[in-house]
Amino acid sequence: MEYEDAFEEELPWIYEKKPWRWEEDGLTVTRGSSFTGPGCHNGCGVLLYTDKDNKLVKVEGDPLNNYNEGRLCIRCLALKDVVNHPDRLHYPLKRAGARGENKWERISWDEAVETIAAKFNKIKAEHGAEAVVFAQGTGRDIAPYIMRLAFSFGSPNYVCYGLAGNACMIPRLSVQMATLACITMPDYSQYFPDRYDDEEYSVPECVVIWGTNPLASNSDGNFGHWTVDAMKRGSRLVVIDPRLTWLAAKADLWLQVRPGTDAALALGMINIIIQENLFDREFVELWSYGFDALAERAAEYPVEKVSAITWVPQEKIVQAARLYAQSKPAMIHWGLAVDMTKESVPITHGINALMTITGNLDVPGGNVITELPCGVAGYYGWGFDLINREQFEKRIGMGKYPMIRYGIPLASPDEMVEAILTDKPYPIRAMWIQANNPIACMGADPKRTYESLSKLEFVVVVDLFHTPTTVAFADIVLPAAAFPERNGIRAVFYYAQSMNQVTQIGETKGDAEICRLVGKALNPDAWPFESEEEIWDSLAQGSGLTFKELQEHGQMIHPNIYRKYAEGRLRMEDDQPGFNTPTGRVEMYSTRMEEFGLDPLPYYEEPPTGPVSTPELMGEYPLILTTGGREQAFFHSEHRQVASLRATHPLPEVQIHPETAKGHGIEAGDWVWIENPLGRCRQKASVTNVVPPWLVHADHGWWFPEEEAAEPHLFGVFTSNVNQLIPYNCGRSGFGNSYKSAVCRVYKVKEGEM
Ligand SMILES: Nc1nc2c(c(=O)[nH]1)N[C@H]1C(S)=C(S)[C@@H](COP(=O)(O)OP(=O)(O)OC[C@H]3O[C@@H](n4cnc5c(=O)[nH]c(N)nc54)[C@H](O)[C@@H]3O)O[C@H]1N2
Ligand SMILES: Nc1nc2c(c(=O)[nH]1)N[C@H]1C(S)=C(S)[C@@H](COP(=O)(O)OP(=O)(O)OC[C@H]3O[C@@H](n4cnc5c(=O)[nH]c(N)nc54)[C@H](O)[C@@H]3O)O[C@H]1N2
Ligand SMILES: [Mo]
Repeated sequence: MEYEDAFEEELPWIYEKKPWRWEEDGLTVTRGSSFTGPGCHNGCGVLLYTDKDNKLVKVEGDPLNNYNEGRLCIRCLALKDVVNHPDRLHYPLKRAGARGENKWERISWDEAVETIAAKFNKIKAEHGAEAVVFAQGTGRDIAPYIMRLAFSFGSPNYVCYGLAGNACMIPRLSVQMATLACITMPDYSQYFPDRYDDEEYSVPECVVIWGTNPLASNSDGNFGHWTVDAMKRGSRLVVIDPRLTWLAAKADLWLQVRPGTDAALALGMINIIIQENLFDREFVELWSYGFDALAERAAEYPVEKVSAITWVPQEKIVQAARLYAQSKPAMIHWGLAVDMTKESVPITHGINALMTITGNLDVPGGNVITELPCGVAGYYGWGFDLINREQFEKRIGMGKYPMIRYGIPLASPDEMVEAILTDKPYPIRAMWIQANNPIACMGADPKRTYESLSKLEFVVVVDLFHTPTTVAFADIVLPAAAFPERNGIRAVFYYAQSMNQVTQIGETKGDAEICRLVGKALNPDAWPFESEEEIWDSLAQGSGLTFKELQEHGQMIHPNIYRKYAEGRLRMEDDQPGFNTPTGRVEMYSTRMEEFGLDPLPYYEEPPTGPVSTPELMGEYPLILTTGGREQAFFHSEHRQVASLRATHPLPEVQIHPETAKGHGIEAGDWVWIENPLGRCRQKASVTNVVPPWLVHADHGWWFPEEEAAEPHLFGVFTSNVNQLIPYNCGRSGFGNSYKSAVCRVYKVKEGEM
């Protein structure tokens, strides 16, 4: 099938048949998709090289994959060191000593599954299925399986444990679901097999990089180097970031914003665009709702005021607003920082309004609306139909934060911690933790997170390695396979590809297979699959292919159709043009938020601590603290044990401006304490002017696999973990937490304190 034919016939998928396995210089080469584990959200096309013993010896980018076009980051290039690492978990383990002693006994998979099922069923009989919580970390491919496991067991409590305010992606998803009833992605031509050369595509005249550092993070399914591709093709760049990133250094405009003030910036830009008549009147009139109310709200944010709030010079705000509004098309590529302040909902809402008033929604080179990959439609929400309404309504946080109905059916992490500690509204007794390292990484206030997990009667952790979380809490540890050790399906928004097993380490199993085994033991009717492959067949069903056929076909792309709202593609019930919202339009004035008692319009609120909210703290804690900017070599708390990657960034680093360092007698390489009223941690000083004098930036997710595992040390998890300075304090919608906008002071660690 040629691509052209596929378009003409409007087939759901296009693909080019490519060989998926061959021999080369004595090695076997297998083409596939690099999804997790180890961590990554993206699924770059990879070539996996294995020797005659099926050992993974080399990984290269697949030049024929349109997603990464042969490019790879250092974590995949070092993948053989991760997969073959001597510290990998090889067998199911049962705790042999007390919790925290790090004493384990090898058990069989059968015994592990029987023990887990017996314990979960006992807790269900005593307290109800909701007393067992199913936790995952960042969005890895486990979401469908773990959701099915939770819901088929009858528990509505599926959660990203410790992620205060669900402050990663979920706020953006939920706001878009509430106001557009769909979600968007920056359009870097990824929907076209021939990419930028396709005649339907337009290169954006302007790209706004807002609170993301794509070259390090490749976040939200976007390959970071696409931004460089766009720059090479002439896109002008606006970067909104308090730090001088590589992209900021090359941008036409760099807005060095004070962390957590992005909503004010968005409103200020909206105001300028409306005042100067730079908005797309036709789009606004035909497709949006609430323009007048938005204009009135934005008028409360004149540029002088916005500059005073954000610390960005007035002229830069004006220039950015004009450049974005006058470029056709223009794209906003946003990232995590948008979610990581307490009132994150109005930031997303404001940035969405910018895309809307400029008519950049779902146009080539703008922000395209994603249609889920229909060929594997079952992938999202798999198992959602298995839980009854009454049980589902028991989801923790549902009563307090009704907006969590929009987006992914997750419980509120803030309320979950509280529920475990207080037994209110009902007791929580056990947790299934799969691909989540809450005390080292995801959890705000890790000591509180620790306290909550210590209270549980029974904990299972599924991971590739021992972590502070396995050692401190697990009763059973199950060894997870990395992606070269299992089959699977990678379905991003618009493409699907098989993941192909090439090697086997110990008795590891893939996450889907692990969920299948436990699911079958808990509720056989809901898990009729006799093998892992039957799961893949079931998920691939919508494409009309079996898993084996998908494997043969290689990468399959779901063609994009622009301006779906005009084509009647967004309203499934009536096929009318418009959006699937209560008003049928993009709601800049959100009727759903209004219904939930939230402000229906974007607004700005100061971060909970800072020069304006807590001036009394600024004497003692004069610096603004932002955290967790991504490093290529690590995925969150992962990869710390991999020598080749660790060599690039051996210890946790806090970036401090030279003047600030000098003022505190700190020199490059000194260990320093980072402290605020909630707690402190120590990291190495990196003295650099990528941060301004008023800001420090600290690494997140640090623990030391080379150090003592047993309690109380727990691989040094409380030594350098910056989340000890970050409280659980979500926004009024239940979304957002100030992981990236706190305050602190820094001072040298004294001799003898190490
Ligand atoms: N201060 C601060 N804290 C932050 C952030 C920040 O910016 N600043 N970022 C936050 C964000 S956005 C997120 S998403 C969280 C992430 O928080 P987590 O997802 O909890 O962090 P990870 O280190 O990725 O831990 C996941 C664990 O999963 C294991 N793992 C990896 N792949 C697989 C797999 O395929 N299967 C299984 N079973 N296990 C696997 C890893 O070995 C690791 O131990 O951290 C948050 N923490
Ligand atoms: N290598 C690697 N890649 C990853 C991950 C990883 O751990 N390692 N984690 C993955 C995950 S789960 C996520 S969520 C993504 C996140 O990836 P991104 O969305 O790129 O987010 P970050 O790298 O956390 O931060 C991006 C930038 O925001 C800036 N920033 C900080 N505070 C603010 C603010 O208040 N406003 C604005 N406008 N900017 C601010 C920081 O200086 C930083 O340069 O990365 C994913 N990809
Ligand atoms: Mo994340």
